[in-house]
Amino acid sequence: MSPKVYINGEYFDKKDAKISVFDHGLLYGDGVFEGIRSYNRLVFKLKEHIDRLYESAHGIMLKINLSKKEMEKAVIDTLKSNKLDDAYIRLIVTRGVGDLGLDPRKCKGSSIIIITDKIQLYPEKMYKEGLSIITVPTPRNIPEALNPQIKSLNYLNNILAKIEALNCGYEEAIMFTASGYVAECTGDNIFIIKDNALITPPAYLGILKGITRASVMQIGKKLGLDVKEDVLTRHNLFTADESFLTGTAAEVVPVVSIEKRIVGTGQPGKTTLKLMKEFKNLTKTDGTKY
Ligand code: PXG
Repeated sequence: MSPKVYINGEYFDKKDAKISVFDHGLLYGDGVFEGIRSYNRLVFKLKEHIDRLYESAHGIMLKINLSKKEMEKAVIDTLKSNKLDDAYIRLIVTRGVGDLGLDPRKCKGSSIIIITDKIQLYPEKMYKEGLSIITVPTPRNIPEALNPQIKSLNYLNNILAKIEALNCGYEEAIMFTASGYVAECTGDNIFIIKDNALITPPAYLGILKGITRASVMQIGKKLGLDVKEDVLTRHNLFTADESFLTGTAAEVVPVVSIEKRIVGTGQPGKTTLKLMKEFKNLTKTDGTKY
């Protein structure tokens, strides 16, 4: 069965799931989105993702013509109709169809799109051996211009950093703030472990406040780690005992080298492995059933 895509309350076959070329999501990247995941018919942190979606929308003064409850139901109904047990869910809200000018007042109402598909898992090797990554020169967007806490359809900042990494033969990039502090990766948050401390950059620096990040911070507290949001420099990265990335798609993935500088032992760290295991357990039990 070909997957059904939800667009503004109707379901379309993948090949017929189309939106107007006048939609400001396409013309200007004027919209917001979420990437969500389900595990064995449990949607992980659905409420948190929907809350972040509405917060992103509010941040760009975009009104969503569904209540949060209705949005939750639309996601669940789409998953049910596609009979997916493990899924990747892409929830998109655009400013909607307007004219060729920037003026959002010309848009007749937001477009809501829900795509559910099979999850593309990362290779097992990445988790067993850990990732080798690189830092890149393109800084994360400055929060005063476009706050990275808004998960907007403008992902060029991240894509440019990703291209820089790919050009050097690396799959993921560490981005810094314009002031030179560690921000995050192109599609994942970053953590370091130093002694008994679990440290990740604070959201006010201009990063996406990841939902996986929040879960891992909670797990870290339960494991007795000293969990901190703190400003990190290149030096902190290079002298960390362990490092890992978090994100909906990647979950928790160890980092073993940063531009060929070995992190810790050069193997996935022992605390990282513990956090990976605890996170996996959480995804099996914590979620909205469908
Ligand atoms: N930072 C950024 C910039 C992200 O886009 C995360 C951190 C992790 O947040 P969550 O809430 O997922 O823990 C993200 C989200 C992809 C892809 O295809 C990745 C994301 C979003 C969309 C697509 O790799 N990551």
